[in-house]
Amino acid sequence: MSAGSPGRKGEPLARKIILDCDPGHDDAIAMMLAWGHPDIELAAVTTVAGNQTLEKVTRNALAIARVAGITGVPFAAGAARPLVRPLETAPEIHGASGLDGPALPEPHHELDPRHAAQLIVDLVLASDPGEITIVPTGSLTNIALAVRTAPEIVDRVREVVLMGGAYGGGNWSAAAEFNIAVDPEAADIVFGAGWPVTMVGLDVTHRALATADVRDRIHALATPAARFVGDLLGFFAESYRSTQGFEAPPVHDPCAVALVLDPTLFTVRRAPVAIELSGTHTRGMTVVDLRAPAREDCRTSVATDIDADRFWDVVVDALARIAPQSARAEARA
Ligand code: PIR
Ligand code: CA
Repeated sequence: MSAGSPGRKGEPLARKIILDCDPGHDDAIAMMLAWGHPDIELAAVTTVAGNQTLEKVTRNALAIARVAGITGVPFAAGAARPLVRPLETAPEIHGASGLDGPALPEPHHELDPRHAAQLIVDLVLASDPGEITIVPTGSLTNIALAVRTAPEIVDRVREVVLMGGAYGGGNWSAAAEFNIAVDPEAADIVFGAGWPVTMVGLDVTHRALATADVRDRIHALATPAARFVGDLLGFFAESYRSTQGFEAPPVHDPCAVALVLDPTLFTVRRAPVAIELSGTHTRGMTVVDLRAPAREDCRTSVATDIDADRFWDVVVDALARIAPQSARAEARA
């Protein structure tokens, strides 16, 4: 890697993550946060159908890789549909491409030939116990398939820190958040696997708003990556305003990456989480039991608060580190 490029690979304190995503405006920013922040080593990016079809979100992931100058990281496509239910997508939020707003460059990065679930299994089994953290920011189909393919990964993964769910009301239905609602059966497998799972849900992500001030700070970076994020946030702000009445758009997925790199940005509480698989009005709901302190052996936790100001400092700082030189060379190529 060139001097000044992000990642400081091999640094012992950097946490190694696999980002499993469905880009997606906020997934794109999660990927850039993971790439740009020195305390995260991006071990792989895997894609899953959700915000758009698998074909579209995979193409988007590769376009983001080009904009951010991501090299030396395997990208693999995974499940084209949920385990049981038909696929639902969210074009009213993310547009027809899944990443409407900026011009999307033609991808340069080659896809790994493996299925995402197989790449996850291979990487986890080749790693030391506790080395890899899985960060899902889409529906949990690939992660559930990986668990079923090789259950021995469960004891080897450090933890799963996912964006999804909500205990205070959904966004896809009154009760359910999109990522869980798209594939509740997969979520049931992942939450119940026995590894530590931290749910970063709408309860906190709806406080991570890209305000005018945040957008000004990103604009001021004036790099190609920051301009791309600025265009993403322009589209995302408008779709959140027109469809959900938000004054500023919540930027969900980078919250999960941020929790991995600095847990002090969040308040996290251990609590049992059950996935509603068959409710009349509640299918895909994350039923979080906050009645009393959880038992010591409870392996699931939920984020209950976020320091949004410091979160944005971290995101803006990571975007600033995405090497403008190499991105400009890319843009000229
Ligand atoms: C966001 C998403 C889907 C639908 C809406 N309405 C808003 C995507 C985001 O990418 C995020 O991962 C999660 N799903 C938030 O529900
Ligand atoms: Ca997502």
